[in-house]
Amino acid sequence: MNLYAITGSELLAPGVSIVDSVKAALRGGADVIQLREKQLDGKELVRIGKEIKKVCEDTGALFAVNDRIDVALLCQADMIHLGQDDISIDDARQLVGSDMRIGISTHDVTESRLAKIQGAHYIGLGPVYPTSTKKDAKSVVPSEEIKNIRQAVDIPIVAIGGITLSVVDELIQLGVDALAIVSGIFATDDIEKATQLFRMRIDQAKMRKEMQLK
Ligand code: 3NM
Repeated sequence: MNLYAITGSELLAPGVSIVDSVKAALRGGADVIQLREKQLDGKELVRIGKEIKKVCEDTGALFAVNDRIDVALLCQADMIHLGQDDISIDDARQLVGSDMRIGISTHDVTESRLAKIQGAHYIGLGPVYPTSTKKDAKSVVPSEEIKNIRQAVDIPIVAIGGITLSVVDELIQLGVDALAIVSGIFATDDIEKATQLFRMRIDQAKMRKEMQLK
């Protein structure tokens, strides 16, 4: 996982569909797509989710569904993403079986440790910067805490919240594995290009980090 694009249809230019926006993000190099459309009903989510699953499969990207285990199962998603207030990872595992990966939002070391112990495949850590995309986002996770979480867990850390090109290098240096982005990708005029720029920055930052470690 490197670049985790989360759908945001309310941010799209007029006339651009969710599936078209996802296709553009995939062309730009997103390797995970999460369907997160809180305003859509279940039927619409399943319809769109099945289409996204297909385009992800065609490009080798992973498909994640936010919150809705029922939708994830019906669309044969690769991953389900849970919040701290959703059902437990244990209970989710019983519903989704052994194949589907489970990710969970965390905010600090304690939640991140617990996520790892409970069998989460990755944590979505945020917000790492202020964001207006999620109205009920918590306070910003300080850089020190990100470092502590990196020390505390060995599962992938996906940073989220207010991520722009200018903070990519810093986040990778702090030990984050992947970046999850909504507005930086989907609120732009050229989704493919915006995604490509993020992907290039991430790849470069990871390469730089590798070199330092050697
Ligand atoms: N979850 P943008 S922040 C969906 O902190 C979401 O858990 C967050 O959108 C969290 O890239 C967020 O536009 C929104 O800031 C991220």
